Amino acid sequence: VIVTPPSSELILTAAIVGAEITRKQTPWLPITAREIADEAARCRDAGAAVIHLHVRTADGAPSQDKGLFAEAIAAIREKTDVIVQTSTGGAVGMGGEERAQPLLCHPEMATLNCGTLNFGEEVFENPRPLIRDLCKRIREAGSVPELECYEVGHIEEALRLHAEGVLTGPLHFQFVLGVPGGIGAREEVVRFMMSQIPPGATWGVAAVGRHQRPMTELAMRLGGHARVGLEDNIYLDKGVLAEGSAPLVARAAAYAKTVGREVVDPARARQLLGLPG
Ligand code: KMH
Ligand code: ZN
Repeated sequence: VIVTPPSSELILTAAIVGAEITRKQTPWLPITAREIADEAARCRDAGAAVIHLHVRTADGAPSQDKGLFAEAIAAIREKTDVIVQTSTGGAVGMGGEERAQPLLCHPEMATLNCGTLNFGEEVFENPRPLIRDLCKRIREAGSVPELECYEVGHIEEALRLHAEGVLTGPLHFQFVLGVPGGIGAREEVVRFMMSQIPPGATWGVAAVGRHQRPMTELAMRLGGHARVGLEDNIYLDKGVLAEGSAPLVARAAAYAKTVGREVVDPARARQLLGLPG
């Protein structure tokens, strides 16, 4: 089923943890299950319908451990009704088995990274057999994939998987812009990427660092959805740390209103994204 959202409705995603940001960079990074759940609830209150979730070990290291995900998801569930979208990207250098672990928690959504790229000074490896394997596992877990595209060719890859029948159900693309080594964060890039996806597919923009605000605001003007949060950007303004992801969500929600977009709650987001729930 491919669902077309009425263009006024907007799904905000909060990427509240990530795998790269450290407590040294910002004291506002949530690490424990309780901190993650508190931040998820604050983001929900600010307008987020989806939480893009990574977890950390007690010392703050990125992890794809099933138990840590189960704990974080349970803590979130106790507090709020957000859609939980677990990462299958993990951190650069993790193997496929490790990256797939959160799927054992049967999350409502999970990311599917659609190609390999240079990721800063490292390489984020997503060879085609791994993409296929993770795609199948996402489906077997009963989760809906979000298609992370850091390059135009990654959209092609997703469409190929769809044509082959490996990728089934609703198509939801996330254009991830401005990763050093990936496609740039520019208006013409968003316009081109959105032109490449089939009618009825949904799409959103995530952009790193200083690009987060202008690119997500552009997406909101162009009818797309938007992701903000500390995973991609820790600053509210130049040199001013965001006190968690919720202030970034609140600012995006306020902007949405000014351009006639209606921020939806998780129940409506489930319908727009074609989630079973
Ligand atoms: N941490 C990045 C290497 C995802 O969550 O699916 C990959 C990432 C993508 O964050
Ligand atoms: Zn992520």
